[in-house]
Amino acid sequence: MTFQNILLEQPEPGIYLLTVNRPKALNALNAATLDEIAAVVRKVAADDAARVLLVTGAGEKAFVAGADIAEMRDITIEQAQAFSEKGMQVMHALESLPVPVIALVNGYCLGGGCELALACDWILASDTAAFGQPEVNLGILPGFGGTQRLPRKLGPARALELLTTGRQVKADEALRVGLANHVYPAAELRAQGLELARSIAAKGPVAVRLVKQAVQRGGNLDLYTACALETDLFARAFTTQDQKEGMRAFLEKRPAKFQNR
Ligand code: DAK
Repeated sequence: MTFQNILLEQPEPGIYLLTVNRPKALNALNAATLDEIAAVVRKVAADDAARVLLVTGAGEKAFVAGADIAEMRDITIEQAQAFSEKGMQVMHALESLPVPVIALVNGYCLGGGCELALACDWILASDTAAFGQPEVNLGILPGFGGTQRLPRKLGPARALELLTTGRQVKADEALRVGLANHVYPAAELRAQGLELARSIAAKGPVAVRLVKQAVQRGGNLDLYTACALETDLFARAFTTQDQKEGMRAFLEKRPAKFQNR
């Protein structure tokens, strides 16, 4: 598939970098862009050698400034329903990828852009990042999961404040409230993202996938059922060659050579 609205690179083996590439519209998400992101998600999901997906925006101003307002302005109720469903499916698929998905938020991260970042496993932000759910300014509400993922991340009180005021949150506040895991100078964000991806790619690949599965599936269960899930996944790790190699390498005081099996 040739992409018109995104760039897809593999800067290093196992590391995918998806860049939303509509800088003239501050990388706003139109339906075509959502389709292309969905295609990338399918590609990464099918690649057994994939280790990490990084998601960012083109240019220096924006990660993604929202769903495309120009495209949405005149849509019918049926089209609004279809657009929201398409966006929801893309966000769910991204979140469900078996490997870690990390947003590199390099500027405005608003509306559907904030929802895209929230569907990633965690966020690294530049010092120029600004997060927000300004949909109420437009007379609508988030349509790609923002009313659900933001409260799960920040708690209902903080999320409701942001969802009802549309207030923008700058990088330092995003770090303080746990929206972003780390903040870096804008010029360093990509390198820091790659460094993080590289460090994850060096770990036991099956173990990393099992960890993500445990956290994601466990988050929807009660504590004791979730801990039983962890037991199952823990035991599954002992069916792998990588567990044997990882422990042997530790005892032999050498770096492990993981085979992803
Ligand atoms: N959509 C389309 N174009 C956008 C855009 C957006 N979200 N954001 C910016 N642009 C375009 C601008 O129109 C402008 O285009 P030209 O005039 O140059 O052709 C260009 O990007 C540069 O923007 P500005 O000139 O405005 O740049 P500034 O630096 O002055 O301001 C800004 C930057 C980010 C503060 C400003 O652009 C802004 O406020 N943008 C809109 C932010 C926003 O409201 N985002 C939320 C969008 S609503 C649903 C499905 C999905 C959703 C909801 C419901 N269902 C179907 C139920 C999600 C909704 C949203 O995300």
